[in-house]
Amino acid sequence: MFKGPFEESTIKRAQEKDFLKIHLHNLRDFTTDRHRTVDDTPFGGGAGMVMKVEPIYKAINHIKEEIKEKVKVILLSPQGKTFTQEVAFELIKEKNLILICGRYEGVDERVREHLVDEELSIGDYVLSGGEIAAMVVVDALARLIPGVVGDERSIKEDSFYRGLLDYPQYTRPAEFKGWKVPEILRSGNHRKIETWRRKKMLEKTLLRRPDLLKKAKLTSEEKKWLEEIRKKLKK
Ligand code: 4FV
Repeated sequence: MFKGPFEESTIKRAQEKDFLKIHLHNLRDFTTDRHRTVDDTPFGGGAGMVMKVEPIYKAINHIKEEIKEKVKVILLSPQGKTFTQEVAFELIKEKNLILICGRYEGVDERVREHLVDEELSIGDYVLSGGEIAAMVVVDALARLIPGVVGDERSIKEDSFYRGLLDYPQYTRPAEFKGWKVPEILRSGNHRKIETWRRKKMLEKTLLRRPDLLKKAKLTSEEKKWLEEIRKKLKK
């Protein structure tokens, strides 16, 4: 499953420029039975299968022996802390990460209890496996490695960089089917453009994600603008 995402675009470039090393480990390689069994029926009955603790234990130890450096072990699962840009900014400080991708009904609880440092969820829905969640985490982290994204400014101008939603973006043509690009953006007055963009970030965040405003660090000027926007929108 990783072939596509890890051999294209940002993640591919990050590896080519040696900003990032990705190693894939097949849990079946850490089994001893001839059926290379990684799952079994749940104790106490119930539907589905559970991933066995031994192959995961052996895989983690094998990796730790290989890299002989501090490594943070992360399990991707719906029970984890929600992965956000804030979490990404924390994780990018780690030198080494092990991402465990569950399958079936999930992993044996002893993996969580004894082998995992942090549990992350990419959202409140159930995937068929943790692989896609791991790809999401790798992509979000790769972009934060200095030098991976062409223009660092784009990181600083990302949604959520300041905990707010992004401002509207436009590009040529200046008019399409009578749909015009806001004049201000073609004024060349960068101070006014910056102000327009920050107000738009506040307005869009207020309308779509007011929960983010509670956490966002706003300047006194932005707080004043937000009050004006609330009055304007009677919010
Ligand atoms: C998931 C999520 C997720 C649960 C059972 C894999 C699946 C299956 N992982 N964020 N949401 N995992 O749905 O990270 O094993």
